[in-house]
Amino acid sequence: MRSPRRASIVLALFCLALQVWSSLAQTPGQDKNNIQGELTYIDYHDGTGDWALLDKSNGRHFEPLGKGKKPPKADKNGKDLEPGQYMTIGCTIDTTTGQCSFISSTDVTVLKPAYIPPATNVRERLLVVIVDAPACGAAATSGATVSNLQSLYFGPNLDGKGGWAVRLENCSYGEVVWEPPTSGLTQFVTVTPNCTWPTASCDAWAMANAANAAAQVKLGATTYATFTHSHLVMAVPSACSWAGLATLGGGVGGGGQVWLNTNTWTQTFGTFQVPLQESIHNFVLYHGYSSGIEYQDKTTYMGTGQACPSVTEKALTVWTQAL
Ligand SMILES: *[C@@H]1O[C@H](CO)[C@@H](O)[C@H](O)[C@H]1NC(C)=O
Ligand SMILES: CC(=O)N[C@H]1CO[C@H](CO)[C@@H](O)[C@@H]1O
Repeated sequence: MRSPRRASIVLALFCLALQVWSSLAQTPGQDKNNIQGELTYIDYHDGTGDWALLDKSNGRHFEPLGKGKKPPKADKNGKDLEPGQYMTIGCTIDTTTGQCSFISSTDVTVLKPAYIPPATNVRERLLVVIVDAPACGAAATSGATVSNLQSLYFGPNLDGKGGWAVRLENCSYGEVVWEPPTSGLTQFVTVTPNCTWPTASCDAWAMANAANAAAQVKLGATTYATFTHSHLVMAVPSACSWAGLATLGGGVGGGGQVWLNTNTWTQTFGTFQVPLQESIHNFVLYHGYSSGIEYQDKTTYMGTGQACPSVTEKALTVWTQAL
């Protein structure tokens, strides 16, 4: 199981060139862009994925490293990079293309190690952000209302004794719990973001950034900062081929992001499988990114009815081993 992954990490060494999105603002003539945050990965369930730095101090903002690009293997001090580490990346901009040119290890500094989870229960203060943005081609579908989603997540009494919440608690052996709306610690909100994400391609980071920014505007920064995890419910561009996505990491320490696609309503919202699998992805741990990422690509969420998502036990086994 291990050696093919090692091989893929070795292969990653040959893919060091990084690019930044054009959304990373550049003043003409400026040739350096510095970003910092927690190294985060999303997996597209097709063997590919994208990296970003998650800046939690800035309203949970993702700074993408570039479509399909991987970070270097190690930082300037020789420290292996893995999801969950807090780091700075200095990216030299090619003034002709406006894109990030080759990033060497010397451009990367790990400032804090990946967060090692405590053995205590995790109680997520969930912010579910429903996008209703007709002007951006992303009108909310009929089922994507606060009341409908609250009862899908938490059961008819919104107390977590029903819905997906009770499944999450059970499937995680009680380790992961979503605080119910009745606690006042979890909130569902419908927002109309600015149209800052591309609609002809599938840029999960840009969609999350737009939706989270709009939620922060609507709720106020103080309230917004109390939530530990963010779920985006949205009619994503047709270029997106997934029912759901999640960041690898951001589970225990907070900052985890989940994306749920309303275009695939029955698959995504018809059972607890997709929401739970994505939520549990946030808890997959960080033992060098090979061992973390091995859980992302091969699992299926097409499972039937009552079974816990197949990723659950693996994720929690890793969790247990880390203690
Ligand atoms: C839209 O963008 C403007 C200008 O940056 C900003 O002031 C406003 O808060 C944004 N609105 C939302 C909903 O994000
Ligand atoms: C209600 C429910 O989902 N119960 C399940 C809890 O988890 C155990 C073991 O994973 C299952 O056997 C139960 O059916």
